[in-house]
Amino acid sequence: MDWSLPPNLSTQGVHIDALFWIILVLTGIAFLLVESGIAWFVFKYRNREGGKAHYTHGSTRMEIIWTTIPALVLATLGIYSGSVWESIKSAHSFPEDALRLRVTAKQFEWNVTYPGADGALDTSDDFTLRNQLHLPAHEPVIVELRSEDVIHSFFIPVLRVKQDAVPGMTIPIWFEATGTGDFEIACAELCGLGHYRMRASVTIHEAADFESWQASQTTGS
Ligand SMILES: [Cu+2]
Repeated sequence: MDWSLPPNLSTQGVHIDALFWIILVLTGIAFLLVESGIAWFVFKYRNREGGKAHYTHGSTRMEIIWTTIPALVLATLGIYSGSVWESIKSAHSFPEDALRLRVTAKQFEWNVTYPGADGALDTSDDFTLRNQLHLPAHEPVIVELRSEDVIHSFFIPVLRVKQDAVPGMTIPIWFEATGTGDFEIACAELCGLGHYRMRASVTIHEAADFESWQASQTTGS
C-alpha cells in the first residue's frame, strides 16, 4: 500500500503539499509530546502504597509559554494558508486567457462541455461528452462547476483540485497541469446510491494534441 500523496501535476500543488506536510509534522510533534507526557505522568504518579497527593497551583510561566508558542504557530499557518487560498480561490487570481470548460455533475455522471474551435462556451460549436475530461497541459484551465440535482464534489487528486458542485450555483475553479497522462475524477461527496460509480476519465494532453483532439471531436473525423 502506498501511503504517500499522489504525484502532483498542478502548479498550485506545491503550496498545497507544503502546507499539508508542515501541518502534519507540527501536529505530529505536538501529538508525540502530549502523548509521551501523558504516558510519563500515568507512570510517575501511579497509585503507590502510602503515596500522598499534594496541591499545586500550576506554573504561570509554563502556561504563558505553552499558550504563546501554539498561538504563534497557528497565526503563522493561518497567514500562510490564507495567502495560498488567495492565490487559488480569490476572484483576481483567475487567469485571463484560460481555456474555459463547463462541468455539470448529476447523479451519477460528469458531463463536460467544451467550447469548440471558437474557444467560447454557449456557442453553436460547443460539444458535451459524458465522463470524459480532456485538458491541455501547461495552460491555465477554468472549469465552471454546476450540478443538476444534489451536491457533488469534483475531485482530481493529481491536480490537487477538490470543489463541491452545488445545485443552483456556477462555481469556477482554475488550475494549470504541469504534465500529461490519464487519471480519474472521483465524486468526493456521498451523493446517492450510485455515488461509488460516479467517476470519469481525465486525459491531460500536450497543448497541441489537445487542439487536434478538440478539432477531431467537432469535425467528427
Ligand atoms: Cu456525486
